[in-house]
Amino acid sequence: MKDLLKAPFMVEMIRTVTNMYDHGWDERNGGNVSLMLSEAEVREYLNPDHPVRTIPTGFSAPELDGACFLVTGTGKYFKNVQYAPEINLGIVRLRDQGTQADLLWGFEDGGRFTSEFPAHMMSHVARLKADPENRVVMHCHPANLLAMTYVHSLDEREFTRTLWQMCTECIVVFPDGVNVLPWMLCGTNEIGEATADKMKTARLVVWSQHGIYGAGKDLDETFGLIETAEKAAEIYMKIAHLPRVNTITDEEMHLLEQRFGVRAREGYLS
Ligand code: 2HA
Ligand code: ZN
Repeated sequence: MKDLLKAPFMVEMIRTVTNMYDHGWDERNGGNVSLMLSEAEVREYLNPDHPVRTIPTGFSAPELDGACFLVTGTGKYFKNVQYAPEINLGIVRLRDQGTQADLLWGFEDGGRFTSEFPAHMMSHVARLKADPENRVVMHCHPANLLAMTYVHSLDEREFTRTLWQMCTECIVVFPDGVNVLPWMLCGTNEIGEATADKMKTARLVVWSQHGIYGAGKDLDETFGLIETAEKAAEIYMKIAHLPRVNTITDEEMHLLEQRFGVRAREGYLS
């Protein structure tokens, strides 16, 4: 068996959550990340047929039966992951219609996966239907996106258009836009179902007055997606109180679509 702590997916996960913490997106125990692993990938490092213990998930997700995930732990601080990955991270394999998770490695202090596990797993199901290459769901609390939900309309088209107007590259990075949930109680199956429903049409879902969810094919891409939206929100928060004398027009957005071969969300540009 190879050394799990040297596995490329482990190294990348530790780097990513450390970077998220360094960006100020994950104070205290804020944020959570799940990365889908193939069973073949897992078998290089551990025997998935000998689980450490089994944790009930509290929901059902038959589509994910047998799927393995590297996931952050509940109550754990991203700040600490690099120093004790075996406590702050875990690898699980779902079974029994996704109602049970076999812990294959990690959470060595008796811990369990993130309280947002329902939102993560349901979002994986939704994104895999839209894009079979999707492997990552990421949640965090970036300050400017959060701030924006206090002062900007939560209408998804309006919210998306504002972000697109803040940096030229936004429409290229997230042409599907940003979906928005109103404030909801976190850590529940209800917010999980609502997030997954929003994930059907966009890879970014804002949780008003809380944070954001992103999904993508790998950790780098998903981090970059949130990073780009957060940068746009930062520009917005710098200018929202000032008279706007220039903007990126819809005509210019159409030029970006052509130049970069992307299609903006239907009906979002005039
Ligand atoms: O505690 O971010 O949404 C981690 C969270 C909950
Ligand atoms: Zn959160």
